[in-house]
Amino acid sequence: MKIGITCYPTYGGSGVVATELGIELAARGHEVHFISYAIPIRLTGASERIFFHEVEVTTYPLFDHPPYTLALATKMGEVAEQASLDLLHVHFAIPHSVSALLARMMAAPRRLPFITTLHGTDITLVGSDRSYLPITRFSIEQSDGVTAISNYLRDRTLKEFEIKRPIDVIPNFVNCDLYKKSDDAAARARWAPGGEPILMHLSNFRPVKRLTDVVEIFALVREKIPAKLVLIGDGPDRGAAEYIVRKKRLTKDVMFLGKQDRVHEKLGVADLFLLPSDEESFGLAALEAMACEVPVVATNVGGLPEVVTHGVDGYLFEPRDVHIAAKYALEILTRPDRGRMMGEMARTNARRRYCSNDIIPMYEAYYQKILNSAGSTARA
Ligand code: GMT
Repeated sequence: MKIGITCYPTYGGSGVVATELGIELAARGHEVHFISYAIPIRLTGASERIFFHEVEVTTYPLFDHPPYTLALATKMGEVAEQASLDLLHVHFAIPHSVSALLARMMAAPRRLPFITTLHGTDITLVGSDRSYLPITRFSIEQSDGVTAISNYLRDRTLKEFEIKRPIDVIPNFVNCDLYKKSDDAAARARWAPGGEPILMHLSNFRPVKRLTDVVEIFALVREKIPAKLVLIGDGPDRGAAEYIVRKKRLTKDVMFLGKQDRVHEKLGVADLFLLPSDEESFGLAALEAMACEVPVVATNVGGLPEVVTHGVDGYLFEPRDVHIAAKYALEILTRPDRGRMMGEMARTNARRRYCSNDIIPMYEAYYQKILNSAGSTARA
């Protein structure tokens, strides 16, 4: 098939999923065209079946806000025609599904079906804002296919947006061959020269991720045992977190790595992954850690209970209860046998439920279903 994929190219789960999906599809023989304003961050390495089309947004003094949605729709239409795309697959509804809807209308009478994959904040935060809700609902209803990355997100979308059409769940996935336990002794020695256990967090440091709680939890752990905290990512809450680190005199124990690629190599070194978000429709970073045999301490919110099984491959706690989170972290870190067992269970569960080898064929089947119902024939 020839598939056009649109996503946010910046640091964020939906862009990561879209990019990994494109890479996996290309590896399975499909032709993938990324259409966005910049190359997606994880789109590294070359494949002759992967193409990137940059959306350029022309500005003009009259435009306080350059109309990206329109430029994107135009580019989608152009690429669809030039590359004979079978379909468009957009990740994150706002504004990508609106652009795809316009592109489909402009392409008529040629059929250009589009699929919208809902990821989380497009529904839970941004989409339910009154200014975005009607257009988001409209573009979801107009999509030829709609998928959500967890049961939680599907149910919440159907309820809050009062959507009558079906939404299929195709969960997020991880490449289990790439994401696995690492024996990178150099990284371990660099981050924890005294052999201390390593706690890790990876996100875009937005307020919803509660980065400051990560530091608070670590501080409580550090009161009891020597330990190190490695923070991967960047974003608005970095300054607040750095302030707490300094105030609590933890600068020697906390490392801010900034945005990183090849995160599989870093995650596999950790002993524990922290994800104390206020809201999380899935929690891709938790799954990636689990595949690397790292047990997870995360909040009992949104789709996280679908990923992490409390007491088996990690622990779940109520948002902002840093004391109970620290207690769970210590439970794992002070009993290495327990930590190891939970880590093994984490990988087993990640492989069993969310391995890319099983999930990518679900997308392929879904594309075929949409193409069949849209009356087109896919080129194999
Ligand atoms: O806030 C983020 O983490 C970014 C956001 C996105 O769409 O870029 O992530 C959402 O999509 C991820 C990939 O499907 C999910 O794993 C995250 O749980 C989800 N984030 C939230 O729901 C807060």
